[in-house]
Amino acid sequence: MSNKLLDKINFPSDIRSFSLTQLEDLSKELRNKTIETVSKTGGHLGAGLGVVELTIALHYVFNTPRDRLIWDVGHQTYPHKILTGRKNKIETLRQKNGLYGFVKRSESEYDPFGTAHSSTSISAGMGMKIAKDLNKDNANIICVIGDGALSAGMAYEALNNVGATNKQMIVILNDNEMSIDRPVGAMSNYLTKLLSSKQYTNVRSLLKKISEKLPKSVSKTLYKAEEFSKGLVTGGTLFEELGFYYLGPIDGHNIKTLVPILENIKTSTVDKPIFLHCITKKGKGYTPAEKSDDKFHGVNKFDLKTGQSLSSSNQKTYSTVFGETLSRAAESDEKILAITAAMMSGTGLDIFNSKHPSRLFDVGIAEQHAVTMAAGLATEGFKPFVAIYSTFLQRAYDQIVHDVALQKLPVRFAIDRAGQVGPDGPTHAGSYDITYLSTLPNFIIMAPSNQNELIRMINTAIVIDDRPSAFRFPRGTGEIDITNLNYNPLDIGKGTIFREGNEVAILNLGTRMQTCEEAIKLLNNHNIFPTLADARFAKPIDTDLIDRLLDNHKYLITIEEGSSGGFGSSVLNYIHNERIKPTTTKINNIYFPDRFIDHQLLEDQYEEIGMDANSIAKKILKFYQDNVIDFQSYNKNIKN
Ligand SMILES: Cc1ncc(C[n+]2csc(CCOP(=O)(O)OP(=O)(O)O)c2C)c(N)n1
Repeated sequence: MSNKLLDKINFPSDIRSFSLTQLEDLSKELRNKTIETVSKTGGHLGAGLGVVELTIALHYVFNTPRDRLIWDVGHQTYPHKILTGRKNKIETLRQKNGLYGFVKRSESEYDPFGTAHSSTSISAGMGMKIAKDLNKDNANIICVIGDGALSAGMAYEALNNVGATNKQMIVILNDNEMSIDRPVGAMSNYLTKLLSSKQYTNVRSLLKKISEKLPKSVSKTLYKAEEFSKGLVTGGTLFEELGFYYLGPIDGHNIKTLVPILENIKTSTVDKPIFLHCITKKGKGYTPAEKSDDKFHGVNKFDLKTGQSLSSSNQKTYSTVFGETLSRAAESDEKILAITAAMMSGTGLDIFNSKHPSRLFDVGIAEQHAVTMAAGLATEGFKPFVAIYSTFLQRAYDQIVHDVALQKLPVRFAIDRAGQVGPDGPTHAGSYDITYLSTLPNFIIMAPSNQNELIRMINTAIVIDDRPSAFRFPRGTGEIDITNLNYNPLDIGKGTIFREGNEVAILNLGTRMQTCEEAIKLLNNHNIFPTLADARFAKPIDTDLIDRLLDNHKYLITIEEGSSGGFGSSVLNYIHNERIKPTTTKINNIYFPDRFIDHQLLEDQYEEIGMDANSIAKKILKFYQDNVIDFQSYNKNIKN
């Protein structure tokens, strides 16, 4: 398809002289460009397709970037990126040195606030609005938030605050009746009721009221809009009660409705924040997306014609192994319950749900609530498994400290997406959980080195009944040895020696195990035969194992997929503060560097931070160069 209009434009200012009909034509081109792009790059598709018209209308009406436009979560911004100076880079999306898959301030002046974790837009917008007022700057602040994102506590804290302060900012609810899965909760029910309520079907008088203030041509269009919009009303909603001027619901795909209403909002003199309720369709305009259950929320590269995914792996993801294992265990242990915060399929809990639907609780995007609710369940003798991505669990830290650890409640944390996460980048990396959990009294923390170990750790967590426990595992697939399945719990705080060697010991925590094996192979070619141990536990650490490694080796390296202050620090703390016997063994810790790692392929991330096989081998070789007198007996052929 030709892109007659899109080819001509680079920035929103280029579309501001367009007619509404041209904007409609542009929306077709923009939609196709988005679909084509994601078919090649993978990423979030459904959400972007749902806001094509809204994106155009907002940039048409408002004076972006001076007016601040904040997209909640930011996964719906591919069309926005195309319209705001990034059209020619759009196919670099999610790749090394390419555009980010969410919103990143440094990428464009049209991105006033970085988003990726949900439900932050209204708070950030309010901060901007206060700043603008203090600076006597009348720029508009527009926050676009989805109905899924509206399930998070933070959004309510912000609505509560904004509504009470009469700040003239604009909140647009992008209501597609979808989160990643179907949205849950009372607010979602309320929005559905609002849509179907008879009250909203006769809108002529309200349209008239609004259009009276508009030029004739626009006013005519607005009348026509009635045919398309489900209804438009003000008054009487929960949002009104919260102090907003509520408008809606309107058809978020109809440019001829959207533009005049946004114009009206822009020029309105209402001394209240405005809440515009738009109804959209996730995946709109691409049949395979519209027909799929998740509306192509997040996809791999796919065939444009059929929508079929082009990725093929016959390996299981860690999330699937988690879902299957917990589901299996729940068959014989009725106390096991599972909790997700709007990430049922992402965490593998869809598998659990299909077998034990009454024991699965989806709380919406509400990680804090999920954790404290699990604490409540634990007080009553249940075995709650809270499955949350490492990065989203950050949001619930106080709940972990105060409601779980302090009370020593046996909540089980299944921490998914631990470590680097490739194209999802730094907003989604699971870097900090070992660090922030290790520092808490009472916790038991495990990290499997492969999927068989994950199975054992889940079964270990089931029997840890007197304190909180966590196991963390990475994004993506892994090896499982189905001939060697073992469901027995592990000994708490005990690691294991995986490969006996000499002089150098690698003490690995987590799924760098295979990489360590590769590094050892490289070193074997040079007559270096390290010992490789699997720590299994980040807390409590296996001090007997550490003693053994120190006593029998000249060099000890710890490795973990996480930030400083984690497992390696705990090992050092033990050696320096608790171990009585002095050691001459040199110790190094390998962990994530003190910076956020850009999005790119997972293997490139680990290479960049020196955690690939070659880097590990080089580090060990350096030790030989610096410390082993007879270094000449070792080859030096490892790539520099
Ligand atoms: C704190 C947090 N938890 C979970 C997620 C994962 N997540 C990304 S998008 C999404 C659903 C958002 O739904 P909605 O706001 O309605 O947007 P839609 O995708 O429907 O356009 C979720 C749960 C997240 N980004 N942030």
